[in-house]
Amino acid sequence: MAKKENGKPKKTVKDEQLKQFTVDATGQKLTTNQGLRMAEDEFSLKAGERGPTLLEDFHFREKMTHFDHERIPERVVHARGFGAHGYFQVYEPQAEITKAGFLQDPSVKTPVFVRFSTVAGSRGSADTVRDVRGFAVKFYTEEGNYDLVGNNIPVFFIQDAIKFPDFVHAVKPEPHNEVPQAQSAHDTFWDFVTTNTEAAHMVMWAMSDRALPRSFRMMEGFGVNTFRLVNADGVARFVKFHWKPVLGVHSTVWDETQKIAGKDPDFHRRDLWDAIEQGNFPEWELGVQLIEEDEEFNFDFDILDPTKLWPEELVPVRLIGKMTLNRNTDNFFAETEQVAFHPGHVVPGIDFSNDPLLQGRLFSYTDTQLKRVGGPNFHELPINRPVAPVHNNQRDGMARMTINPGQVAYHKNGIAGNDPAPAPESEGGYKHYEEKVEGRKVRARSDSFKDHFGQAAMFYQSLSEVEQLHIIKAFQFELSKVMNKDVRQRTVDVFAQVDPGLAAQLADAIGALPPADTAPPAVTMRSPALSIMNKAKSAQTRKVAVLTAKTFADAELKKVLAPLAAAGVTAELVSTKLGFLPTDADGQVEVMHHLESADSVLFDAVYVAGGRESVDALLAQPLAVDFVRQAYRHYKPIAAIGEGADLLTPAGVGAPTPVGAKATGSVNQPAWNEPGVVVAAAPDEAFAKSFVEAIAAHRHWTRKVQ
Ligand code: HDD
Repeated sequence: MAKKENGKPKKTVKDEQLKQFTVDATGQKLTTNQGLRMAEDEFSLKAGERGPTLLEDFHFREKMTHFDHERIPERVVHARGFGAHGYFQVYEPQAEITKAGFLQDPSVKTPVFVRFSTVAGSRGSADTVRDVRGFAVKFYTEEGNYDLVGNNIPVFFIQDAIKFPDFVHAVKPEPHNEVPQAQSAHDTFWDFVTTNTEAAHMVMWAMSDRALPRSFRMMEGFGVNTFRLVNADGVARFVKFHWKPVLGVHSTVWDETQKIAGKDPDFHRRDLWDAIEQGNFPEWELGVQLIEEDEEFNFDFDILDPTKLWPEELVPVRLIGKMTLNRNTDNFFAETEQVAFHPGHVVPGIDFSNDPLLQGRLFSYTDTQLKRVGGPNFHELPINRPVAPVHNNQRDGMARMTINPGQVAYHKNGIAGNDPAPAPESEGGYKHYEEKVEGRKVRARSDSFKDHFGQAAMFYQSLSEVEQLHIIKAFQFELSKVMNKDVRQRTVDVFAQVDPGLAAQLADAIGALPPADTAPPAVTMRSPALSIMNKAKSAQTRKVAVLTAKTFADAELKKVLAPLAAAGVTAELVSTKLGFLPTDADGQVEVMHHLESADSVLFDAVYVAGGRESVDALLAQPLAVDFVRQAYRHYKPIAAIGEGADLLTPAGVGAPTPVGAKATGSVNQPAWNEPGVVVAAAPDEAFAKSFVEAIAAHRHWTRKVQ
């Protein structure tokens, strides 16, 4: 995670370009859209104070008309999203694998704009729902815009783009009553995925913890489709793109996820916004997996099949650069809503494969922008403008902004000296990779795409027991919301082909018949890289709720809160009143949250401060006890000092270690016999260290909670 260097981040060329379109009204007078200063903006023009409004009130009409037209269609998928600016830097020149200019010079910072999103929900739906997350990156390179439009899951539901409208219709709210919002737990989704079993692998991911990210900052990104990298000698390789978050991959638990959706529907956007405002700039490393053209058929899956991943153990991920997000938007609509991505926005050195999903995507994205942003000039909107110059013979269209002088708007021409002239490859002209293609025109799918269950089973078997249990529970939750009994039964029967144990437990939970004796696919390998338990761990940027009331001990400020801050952890006081609490050293600490509106689901860990008076005040508050109870049930780290430990027992957080037993907590303390619970009689270095370690571990799964 990068930190702010000397105050504000340095401006990129894209920032400078956006600045030209940024209008600040500070200290200015109110005008109409025609620049006319207005003396009054509260009263419409009337015939008499109590009379009708007059048609000639141009100010009223302009204001009202603009308002009436303020909405544009939301994205048909990925409607709810959140974006930020940043930059990308390559580690080493990548000339050997690609001629893409932005992947050559480590000193060059290429500006980026990233939009994260959910897929199924509407623009106003909650951030934390069970769903795939979009991870779309626009690189403003010197050779034009390059868009890497990915997800946080490396595979997709379908193999051919022609099924995309069907899949989306099935997962979206059902058409007769528009229920449910932003959920896959309904009949049509499960009907689709069990009648189109190519979806099985992706469904396993969608039921896994990957679909419940703790933060956009803590999820991986994948380009999903197979692309090509081409070097200056014309040598091409197949490539899959990866984004690896420096903070590791972390998820929330399902009960918590659902509660956050109510307590703070903006949980993920707030998290990203706050992190950037605080100077905790999120970072991802860009990785590539490469397969040589002559190795295309060396695998037991088809490398063009978007429902298959390339196990990292077979095809290693080579980390080639890093992206840092360091600036929030100035205006959500102008930037995040109007940004228009397209996997077909490529630069020389990046090309496509025949992946049939990618091929269809190459049509859909521009098409959808025409509807959504209202015409063919969406590339002129500030957020979409390349920093590379744009010259061609395209003219006119809705809301054209550039003024292109001259008599000539066609190619080839003699009158204008044939400008703008096509650039040969040696001058940066894009040349498509000359892949040899031949075949009969057929509506068909290759036999090599037929295995629907092998990698689904590999994924499941590569996970830890806890992750597998979460998948089983997710299936039980989702299918218990499916009303159609045939669909329920079919789900049991289909997923028995992934894992008979999972299917049997599902059948038992939802009143379906046990699956018939099915031989699951023979899984030839496990891929430890797929388990999020094996990813980087860090306490940095985590948020701790400090439960306290009445007074605060100076020793706790110095020996607990200071070391937490030094480890990059944010600690915020939660109490029965907002305002300031006195410390025993004549200081004061600010209470940031009221118990009524705070909730443990909005924090990564809980710390109960000591002090008899304070703890008694908390004990009198059922909300405080619930706060700790819930954090415990969500496997979160819990710490307490002195009398603070009194809050743990009524909250069901186990009990102190019996005398004589081996203590697990801090040295000076009656240790608590529970994983991830750190208790001490008085604050000291060991206590703070144990707490930071417990926070870095994220959740304490060995805890036995009901
Ligand atoms: Fe897509 C948006 C990612 C398959 C058609 N897609 C969209 C966004 C992301 C993805 C991240 C949101 C972009 C933004 O933030 O504005 N889509 C994917 C991935 C896919 C995928 C990783 C599988 C590899 N998509 C896919 C297919 C089709 C589309 C097969 C149609 C053939 N996607 C669209 C779209 C959207 C879109 C309808 C809606 C809004 C937009 O494009 O700008 O064109």
